Amino acid sequence: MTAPSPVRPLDLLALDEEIGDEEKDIRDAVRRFCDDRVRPHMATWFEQAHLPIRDLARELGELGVLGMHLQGYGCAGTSATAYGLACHELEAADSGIRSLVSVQGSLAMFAIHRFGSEEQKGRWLPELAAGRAIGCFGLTEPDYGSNPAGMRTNAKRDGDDWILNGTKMWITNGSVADVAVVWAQTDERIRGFVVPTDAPGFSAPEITRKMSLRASVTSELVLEDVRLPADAVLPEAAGLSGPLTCLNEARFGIVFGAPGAARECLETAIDYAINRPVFDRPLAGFQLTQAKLADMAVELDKAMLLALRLGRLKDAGRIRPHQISVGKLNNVRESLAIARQCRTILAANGITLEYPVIRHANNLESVLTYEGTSEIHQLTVGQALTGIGAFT
Ligand code: TGC
Ligand code: FAD
Repeated sequence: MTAPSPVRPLDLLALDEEIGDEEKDIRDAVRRFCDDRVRPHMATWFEQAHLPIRDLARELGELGVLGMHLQGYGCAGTSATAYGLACHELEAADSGIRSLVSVQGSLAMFAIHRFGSEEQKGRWLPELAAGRAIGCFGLTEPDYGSNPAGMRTNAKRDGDDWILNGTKMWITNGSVADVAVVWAQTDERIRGFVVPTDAPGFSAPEITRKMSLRASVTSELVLEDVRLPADAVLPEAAGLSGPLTCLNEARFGIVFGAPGAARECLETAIDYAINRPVFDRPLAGFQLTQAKLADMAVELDKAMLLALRLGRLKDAGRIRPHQISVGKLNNVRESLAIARQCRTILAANGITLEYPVIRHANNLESVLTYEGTSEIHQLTVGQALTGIGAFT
């Protein structure tokens, strides 16, 4: 009997049948971009902790993925599912690349698009969509990560102006950004501010020595008496629901993105196991290996089914925050487990940057933490199930 030819992990359930032609075209274009422009350099960028962000942002702008699911102002206006599939391909290359696109499109651009004035939209969105400008999103503080309601950064009125003081922490793209969306406590509620990063009193020292998301810039934002005009405030956002609405967008991208990293790891592990002899036979021919591969493929396909379900809900305008938490919790947790298990299959080779596996596993540690830790998403789902909040 001839052995059947191998099936790629995501073809196990013929998931392509769930995706429309236009969505596939977008996905395939992003995959080609990653193959040509990102993958050949990724290990070096990670090793050197250096990403050519300005060049990449312009290329990603030309590709049309920056703020691609937003309407108008130079944005492509695609479906949410198409955006998710783009995130999947970007994160298959590296979580840092997906982060760059998430923070630009889902956090900085979305905040301005959803809550900004016409003037703010016209000033920033076309530049950000084209990748000529870079944006960041400052919510987290040194002492307030999971609980942003306690933030200390404050904005006080001085005549018509606002004066901002405070420190934000762990801010993706911070040191390279042209514009920062900064959330601050005011006398009334939490408000969002559009802060040009050349404003006097603004600085963004880079956080170094990271062992995860090395191909991504992460920074502090320091605001010392930063004076902004009255129209720097996002007029349509008041209260914590403003930033949390933006987080829903970025978390949605991660639901699709994280399984991209897992897919890359699993395809690498399968290929490795087929070609690696142990005890004079291919590693892939041992039952223990096949059990690992089968379990990982099942989890990967389940993760993509979940992502596609959430994509359809979002496209229908019916997605709810706790459903996004289900996806972020499951898909990041399972993708990290897959990356670690793949590392065992590659054994010693699995710890080097010759293969993408340890890089993805290390990156996914950050993905597990940012955009709401697993515990925060467990609590969100727990609250939905019981009606009882257990955050405090
Ligand atoms: P709570 O009292 O429950 O709610 C305050 C107000 O917000 C509303 N709300 C939401 N609105 C939209 N979307 C959501 N997901 C929402 N969750 C709550 C709520 O209705 C209320 O509105 P209103 O009008 O009554 O004022 O808030 P809480 O203080 O108890 O906190 C809830 C909790 C813990 C879930 C929230 O603080 C949380 O999600 N914490 C995690 C913080 C987080 O995820 N930070 C991420 C920072 S950005 C980042 O990590 C970027 S990583 C880079 C990349 O993406 O690549
Ligand atoms: P903490 O909130 O101190 O949590 C510590 C531990 O306590 C965690 O395990 C947590 O789950 C647990 N915990 C907290 N509260 C509870 C509870 N109620 N019950 C049980 N357990 C709990 N932020 C931004 O604003 N913008 C960005 O661009 C950005 N980019 C980032 C990039 C990277 C690489 C990283 C690592 C982080 C980034 N962040 C960003 C910050 C990120 O969102 C926070 O790290 C995250 O929200 C967690 O906050 P924390 O690290 O302060 O952890």
